[in-house]
Amino acid sequence: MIQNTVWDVSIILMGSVAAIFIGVAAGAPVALENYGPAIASAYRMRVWLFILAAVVLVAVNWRTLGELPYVSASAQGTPGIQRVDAVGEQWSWTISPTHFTVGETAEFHVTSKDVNHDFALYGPDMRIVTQVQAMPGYTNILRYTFKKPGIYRVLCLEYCGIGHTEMMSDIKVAAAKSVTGKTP
Ligand SMILES: [Cu+2]
Repeated sequence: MIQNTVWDVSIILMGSVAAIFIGVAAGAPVALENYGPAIASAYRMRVWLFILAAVVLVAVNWRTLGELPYVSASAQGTPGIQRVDAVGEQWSWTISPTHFTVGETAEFHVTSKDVNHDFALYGPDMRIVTQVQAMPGYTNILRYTFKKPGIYRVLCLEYCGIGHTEMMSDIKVAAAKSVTGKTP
């Protein structure tokens, strides 16, 4: 797929730029003895601040990137995850299936028949919970685990013509069945 090629090329180019930058920075001598002790210690502290910032950056990305709701084509077909086809067109959504239970994870395969739309899922309180672009000729994969029972609503968030505001579709989410049979 072209996205994977673009990704590989980008990583190689970014890595090359970073390597050149590091090489130049490492080869540039800093004559600390030309400065007073205050400047010299500030310079050393700057090195530690850079290392700290790098560690924080890597740690935060490591912790949070896995929570992105967007799934690559290679990660599809996980057991226990319900595939849902969602197709936008001027001016309606075709979504199947539309009935779920709290705790169930839906994997929306989102695309468009005509122009760009935006698949936006709103919870029962009409707050947006997740969204992804609906693009002609391409399928975006978005996962969401339903947390509350009620009626979820799909709206379009990409202006797509005169009937844009009519693009509404409902998803029904039932309360989770109690495993023990007792009411919680
Ligand atoms: Cu629209």
